[in-house]
Amino acid sequence: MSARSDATSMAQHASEQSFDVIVVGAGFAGLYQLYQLRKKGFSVRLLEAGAKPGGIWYWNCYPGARVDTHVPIYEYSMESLWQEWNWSERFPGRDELRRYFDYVDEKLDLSRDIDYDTRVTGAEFDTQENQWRIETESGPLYSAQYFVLCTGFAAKPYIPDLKGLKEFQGPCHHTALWPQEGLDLAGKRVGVIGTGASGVQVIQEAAAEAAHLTIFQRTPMIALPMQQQALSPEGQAREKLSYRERYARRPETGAGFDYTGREDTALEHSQEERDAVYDGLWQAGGLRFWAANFMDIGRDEDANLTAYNFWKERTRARIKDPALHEKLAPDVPPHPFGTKRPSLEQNYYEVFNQDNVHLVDLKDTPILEITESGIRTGEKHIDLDVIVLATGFDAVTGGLTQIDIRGTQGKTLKEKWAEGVRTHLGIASTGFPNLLFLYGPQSPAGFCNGPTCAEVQGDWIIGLLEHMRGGNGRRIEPTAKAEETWNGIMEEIVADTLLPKADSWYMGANIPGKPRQLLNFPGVAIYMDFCKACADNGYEGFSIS
Ligand code: NA7
Repeated sequence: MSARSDATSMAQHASEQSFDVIVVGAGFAGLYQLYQLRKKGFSVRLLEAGAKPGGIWYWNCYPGARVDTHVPIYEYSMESLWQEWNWSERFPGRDELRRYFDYVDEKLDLSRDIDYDTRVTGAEFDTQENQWRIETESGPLYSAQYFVLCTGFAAKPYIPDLKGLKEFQGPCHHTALWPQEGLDLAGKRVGVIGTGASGVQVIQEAAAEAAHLTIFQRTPMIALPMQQQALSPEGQAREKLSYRERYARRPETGAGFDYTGREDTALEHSQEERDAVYDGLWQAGGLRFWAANFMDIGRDEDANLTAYNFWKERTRARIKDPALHEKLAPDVPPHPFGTKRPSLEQNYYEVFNQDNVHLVDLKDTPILEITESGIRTGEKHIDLDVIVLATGFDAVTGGLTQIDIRGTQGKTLKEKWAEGVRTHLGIASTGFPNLLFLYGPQSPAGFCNGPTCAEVQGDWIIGLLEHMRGGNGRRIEPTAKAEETWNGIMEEIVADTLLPKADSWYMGANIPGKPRQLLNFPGVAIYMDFCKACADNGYEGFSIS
């Protein structure tokens, strides 16, 4: 934001809509903030760039988009909501998730306080009035005492700088910017760049429809079997008897699920015992092989290799062409298992047995350029009708730094974090008073089930706002010392893991030039202990005035 003359400033103030709290983002976290803060008597407005609620589930409408956390863990724990809602599948697809958000919206009467199609572009803190002044792309201005950003971990798509990308004449879309009206892949020659979670999902759909599918893989995905199941209303009625306990357990676990990692180690067992455990987790499906596995898999390379080798054998057995074994499930792991987010798959490896599917290993034959009619690699030109960019996100920080947020030290948040993120508890940053972020950097975010974090971290933020309203001050921000302490804790944690060994978005390493650091706190239960201790000690580490 540029400095404004007094006259302009007064005119703008007059046209501003003013609230106690402006929340940004209508995903799980933002909707929860709106509902709970409104119930507690705060005046709240939620600003959302999309046309409907759902957050990532509004934007992610590419073929095959599906959540990889099982229900009912992937939903709100409010009984008034779950009692009347049933799912059709254990891992629901995007359309059903969208219907869930519409249901929540209607039940909680949320949309009356949401401005859709309203992308926040900038915000500046007014130190005289202790107010944030907020600008939007479409024009309306807002002001609020508190500015709560619930932009999620995947709000800024990453499109690599590929030579000639603009030359391609056919449809070319990033998965998160897929046309809302859909795009028919039937009978087309489709190229998918990227084999992360989104790529794996698109590939499974496209392989069934496309005349020819070319998969451009830089790093093989260590994908786990989803073990999808159809769910019946009767079965869910029985299951609902245990929902309360399961929801109560979520924040007591590592990743906010209804299960957590084992307390024994892989290396204390014989191979036979270990494999029996691995087989059980494999059959149970979902992310269990990752998040409910032996405690040393994330820390010890020998232990990690035992899990990787189990995965490799099971996976190779599904791929007919031996030449593809080394490409898709190599002998030497591309990175320690679990240091990049495993994707869930249903028939991903069988896809490579189809005649209409071809894998390009970019390590052997890199993309030289995109042309008007396809992609030229070091080997040949591949003619394509559609290009899918499943190339991920400027994850965790991008959603925040793409907004021009100016604090009290003359810097934007992007400038402040240019050399690395600094926060207290992953919730606030020095020099940005009354700015709070949920599911943000240095909080559990990408390591935690979204709805769990939305509720437990969300409740903590609501508690902080109530504390402030209770006559304790009008302005709050972390001390520089608290930020350094929190950063030190993050560094200590990451040093005890294998996470730095992968170029993952967890480490900020998927974006050229982004500082390499652990962006998420692993372990929601431990994280909430830190938050609780902070609040119990009068919001220790924050300066309140
Ligand atoms: P991811 O997991 O970041 O995957 C992005 C993929 O794109 C990954 O395979 C990358 O390869 C690939 N990529 C990125 N840049 C390039 C270039 N320049 N050339 C070729 N390939 C490239 O994003 P997703 O959207 O799949 O998933 C994000 C999260 O959503 C996921 O973790 C779940 O939590 C849900 P790389 O591995 O970097 O070699």
